[in-house]
Amino acid sequence: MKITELFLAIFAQFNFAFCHNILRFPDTRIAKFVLRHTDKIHVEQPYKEFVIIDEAACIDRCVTDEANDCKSINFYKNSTDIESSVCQLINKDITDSNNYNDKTGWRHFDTGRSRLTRIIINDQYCYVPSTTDKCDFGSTTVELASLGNENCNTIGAYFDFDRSSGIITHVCSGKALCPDTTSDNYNVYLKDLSSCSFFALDVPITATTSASTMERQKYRISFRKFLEFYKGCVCASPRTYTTGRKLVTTNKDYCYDDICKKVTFDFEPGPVNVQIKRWIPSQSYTSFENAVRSKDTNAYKNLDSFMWRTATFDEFGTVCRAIFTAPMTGEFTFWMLVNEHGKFYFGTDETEASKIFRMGGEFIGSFGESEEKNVKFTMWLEKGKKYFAEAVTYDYSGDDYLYIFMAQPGSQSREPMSFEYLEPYTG
Ligand SMILES: [Ca+2]
Repeated sequence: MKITELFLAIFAQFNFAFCHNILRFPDTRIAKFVLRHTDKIHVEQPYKEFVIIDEAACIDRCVTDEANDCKSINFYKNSTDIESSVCQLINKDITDSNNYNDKTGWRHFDTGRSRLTRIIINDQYCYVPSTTDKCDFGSTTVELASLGNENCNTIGAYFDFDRSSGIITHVCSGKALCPDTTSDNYNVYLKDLSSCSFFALDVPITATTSASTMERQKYRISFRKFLEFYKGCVCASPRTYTTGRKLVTTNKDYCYDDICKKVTFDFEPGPVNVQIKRWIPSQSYTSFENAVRSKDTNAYKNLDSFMWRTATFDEFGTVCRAIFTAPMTGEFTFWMLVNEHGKFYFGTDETEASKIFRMGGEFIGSFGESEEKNVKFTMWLEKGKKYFAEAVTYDYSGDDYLYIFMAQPGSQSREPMSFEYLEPYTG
């Protein structure tokens, strides 16, 4: 997907505005545009069109057009007369609508699905670096400040939360949020990504990689609203509401404290709709699906991906749904890891009616095991086409997890079936 990336950091005098992935502060504007489609334009009509020479200048005009909330652009390069190339500005993007129309010769750029955000607690506090200068490049801890305070309303409070990879980077210092250790009650520091010893998510996943060792050293938004990391989460310590409390790693038993649970972000909830069904007594693999589907839903939650890890409840089921857009054409491979039982359905199009059972299993904790147990399938998908995806799970006790991974055509790399390729199912 990331064919071209253009980084812009433009300095000028404007009032603060925050719009998806464009930060517009009085002295700073930050945006990162990616080429989303070639020979397509966004379905939304542009609010402005004009002749301009190059794409970078077109993007610049979008970033500076705060008054119209510009979010994405279409660009037509006139190869016979470059001075007649056309720029279109749009105040919608992929987060508003993931639909495009064919238009030969045009390219569509946007800033991607929303991920720039503050980390807000209980609508009262945000996390900022502990240093006086919130954009200090020195390694520092992160602490709570009052949401009404200036510190929560400047660029120093903003983080780039890559909701696919699970890495959180502080926007103005460029440092990643990195725990000192994965043990309970240790500080989370701002460090260079390269000097952070965690973030094992991208270690190659092989047939012998076990779910007990993989994929936990990343940040994810749990459906119980805490910020997952390793076997627990990260949270203020001591777990009380006071400015100056440091961000620390927390044992999962403490993740359910009020302060740890009340994390919110500036971006919209994740695309995966999760129906939580609690208090379902012990089920076998053959009985669980009917028990889960027929049980009343206790709560609807949202996740960024078909994935959760931290021990959540006991005796509960989930039905997780989203629409997947294939990022390329070819044969995709999907795998499921689950505790304790899970089934995965995938459609031939974006309707629920097209869904077909694809894979399922019980206590699938590694890929080697999963391949033997038939929790893997392959399917030819078309670039840009949308497909209905649904996972049904059941957990009786102890640990519980769900991972749906995929490998794109021609790739050996297994990646989460996540955020960047998903949008809510609204059918
Ligand atoms: Ca379990």
